[in-house]
Amino acid sequence: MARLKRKRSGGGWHAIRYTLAKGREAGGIWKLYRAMRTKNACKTCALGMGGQRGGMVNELGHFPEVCKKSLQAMVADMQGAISPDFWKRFPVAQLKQFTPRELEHCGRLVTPVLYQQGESHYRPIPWSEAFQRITAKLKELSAEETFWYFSGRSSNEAGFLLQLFARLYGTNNVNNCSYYCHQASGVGLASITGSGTATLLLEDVENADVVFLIGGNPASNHPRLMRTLMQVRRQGGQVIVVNPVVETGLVNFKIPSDVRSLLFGSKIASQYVQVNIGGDMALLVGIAKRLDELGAVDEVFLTQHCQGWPEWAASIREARWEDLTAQSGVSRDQIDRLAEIYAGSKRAVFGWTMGITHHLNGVENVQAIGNLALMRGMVGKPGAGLMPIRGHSNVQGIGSVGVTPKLKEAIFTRLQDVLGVTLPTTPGLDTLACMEGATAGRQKLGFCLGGNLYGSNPDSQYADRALSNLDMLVQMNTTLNTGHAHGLAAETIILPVLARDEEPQPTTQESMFNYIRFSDGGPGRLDGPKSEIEVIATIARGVLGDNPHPIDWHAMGDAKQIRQAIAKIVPGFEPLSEIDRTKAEFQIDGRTFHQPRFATPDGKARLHVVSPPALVDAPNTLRLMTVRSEGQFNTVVYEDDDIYRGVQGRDVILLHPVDIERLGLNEQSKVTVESDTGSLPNIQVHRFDQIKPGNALMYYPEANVLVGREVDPHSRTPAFKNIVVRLRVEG
Ligand SMILES: Nc1nc2c(c(=O)[nH]1)N[C@H]1C(S)=C(S)[C@@H](COP(=O)(O)OP(=O)(O)OC[C@H]3O[C@@H](n4cnc5c(=O)[nH]c(N)nc54)[C@H](O)[C@@H]3O)O[C@H]1N2
Ligand SMILES: Nc1nc2c(c(=O)[nH]1)N[C@H]1C(S)=C(S)[C@@H](COP(=O)(O)OP(=O)(O)OC[C@H]3O[C@@H](n4cnc5c(=O)[nH]c(N)nc54)[C@H](O)[C@@H]3O)O[C@H]1N2
Ligand SMILES: [Mo]
Repeated sequence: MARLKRKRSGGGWHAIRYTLAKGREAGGIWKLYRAMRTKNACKTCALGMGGQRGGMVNELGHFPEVCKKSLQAMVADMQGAISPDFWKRFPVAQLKQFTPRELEHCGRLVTPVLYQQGESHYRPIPWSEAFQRITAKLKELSAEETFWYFSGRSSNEAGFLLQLFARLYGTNNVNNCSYYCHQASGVGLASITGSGTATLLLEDVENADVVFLIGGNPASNHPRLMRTLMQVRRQGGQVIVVNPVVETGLVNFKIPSDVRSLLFGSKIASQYVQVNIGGDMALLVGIAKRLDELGAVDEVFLTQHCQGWPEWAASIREARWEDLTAQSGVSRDQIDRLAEIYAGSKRAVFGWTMGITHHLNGVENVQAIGNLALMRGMVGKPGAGLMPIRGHSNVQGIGSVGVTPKLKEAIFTRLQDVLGVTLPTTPGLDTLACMEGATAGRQKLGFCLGGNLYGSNPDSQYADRALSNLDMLVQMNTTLNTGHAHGLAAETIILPVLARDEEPQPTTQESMFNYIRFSDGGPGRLDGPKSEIEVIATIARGVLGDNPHPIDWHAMGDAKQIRQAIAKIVPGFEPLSEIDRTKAEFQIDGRTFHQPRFATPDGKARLHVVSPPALVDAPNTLRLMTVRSEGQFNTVVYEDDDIYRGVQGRDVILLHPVDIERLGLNEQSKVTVESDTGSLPNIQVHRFDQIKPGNALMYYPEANVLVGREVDPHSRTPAFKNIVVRLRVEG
């Protein structure tokens, strides 16, 4: 099969050449540059840049901050419109054959379209008809028969408004993509510090002397973190990468905006720990156990500022070394070395991503990280702390402003008191529970603010059946994705919306460091799409009426008014009341812990007794992770090749040569990959020395056919990174 020459480092000249090529696609590099520099928060990951300091500037004021992903997202939004005859030319049957990349490249959605089961095609409809159909259906159904799914790309204002509408309509079936993403981090962190977000600031990471980077591939998914990691190394600090795959960009990265790095490359990992999929907890317990043996535990901190140390100490002392090394796949020597490095650290930061959360014990994984950090007093002081490296650019903000089934107590009370409304008190459904409800016919209408609910779900066939069982599915999107071709309800309506930098009014976003950015918006690029806020306010008015009591939905079409409401209701968001005048972006109060005084009732942090899961596999099985390639953003694929892993195409399974031989395969083999949930035929075997033997890698969203629907009981997140599979040779 065709192999790409694997790159020796991430970033670099490739990224620069890529920028120039993308500039040409966008109609000129200058045009693209101007678009990138507008005062809008970056659209891709939650590391955050842009806003009032101007595009490509981070919260420390560093410029130019640039990455391929932000360019891809921008160029995608600068595409031309999907032509009206597109809908006549391509029946749904054909859209189903399109790859994620082909769907994304069809162009921008500019007119509402309707698909009705039994028909062959979508057809464009006027906005008035779309609104009429949606409001009529919502009036016909009871609120509990509906669910509301939010992606993390929309603004705080749109998120707040839609959840408010859903609740006043009468349901708490309100959730966001977090349940398939960082929910385990939120739940885990809240159980440790009393607050569900990062405990630190970007500058703390830059000042750390040890950074643990566990289960993430920021070289592709958070490229701007690479500068920070380079900085840590230049100051003599260490970066410890824990990952089953040796990711090229985490070994060496050429930061395009740094001349020295661009020319000579920057070493990122000082220690590369190849752990088994799901072996992180065993490794973390091992490091904790060794730390304790070395007497390198901060007993004073643990006694004064924490609860749970005696129980955790007993548990790690009981753990057996042979179990820990077998489960983690990491040698005793390496664990000892890691413990020694950590014992010598004065300021350690623990960062993690989906390699930690996408497991049935995701919350416990996060708690194990928290335990290790607390054992040396690394939470509650500058230069140290816990850092979930978030996904979507505003996923954290969406959660902060109330897009969760259960509202935080303070938000619930203030909504009722300040707005004079009565809110439902039902528990509300998480994302998977909504899919189960749809399958059983309990939920009949799904409303999606952005995202790709079908594509992001585990068990694609089940997701297809669940969504097809709905009476109505409404999706507000900018471009086409697989969720517009599969899982179509009796009536599916797609509403075209404006991207953040095309909004007629300013909006706000929250970064993973709890920093609120103010985005100016800007002129629309195409005729047709509407602002998310306008669409939501129109539907709310249509359903709940024009009467301004208790909520004036007409006034709520004004983003300023929504900000006033958020400022009064969401703790920490008070400065929003002045932001239209001052344009002053701000740090949300009460979430950064530079002192060992936490947000728990007694002010102490908590350690939790957790133990590694048993990972016993039948012979001839492999443990599969589903991940992102270099050329995609979630279910949106910009390029089919994965340049850093040297892979061409996406219908592949990456295996270590040892496994290829063990299973009697070779590099020409085509296999069917089977799990207990589903099977994927016609998959090319790809020899990949960089993966730890016994583990395999495939690309999301295609591989979701294989992912089961079991979830972590605490975070309700599926094991997207931990699927037992068997391979059957074809032909
Ligand atoms: N370019 C780009 N940027 C993105 C995204 C994107 O799709 N494209 N998505 C955004 C979103 S929503 C998110 S949530 C983040 C995702 O960011 P990441 O979490 O970095 O993304 P993934 O590709 O899912 O997987 C991450 C890494 O986890 C490792 N891994 C898999 N299983 C395990 C395990 O059991 N243990 C350990 N230690 N490691 C494991 C894989 O080898 C891989 O390197 O990125 C955000 N940014
Ligand atoms: N197997 C497997 N499954 C996974 C994962 C995995 O690693 N493996 N990762 C999980 C994770 S971490 C996540 S976050 C989810 C992703 O879940 P989602 O957030 O649901 O999916 P995305 O693919 O990011 O959504 C892309 C769509 O968003 C729309 N969009 C873009 N910008 C805007 C905007 O400004 N407004 C609106 N309204 N729409 C916009 C575009 O139409 C685009 O098609 O998938 C999860 N599923
Ligand atoms: Mo995510």
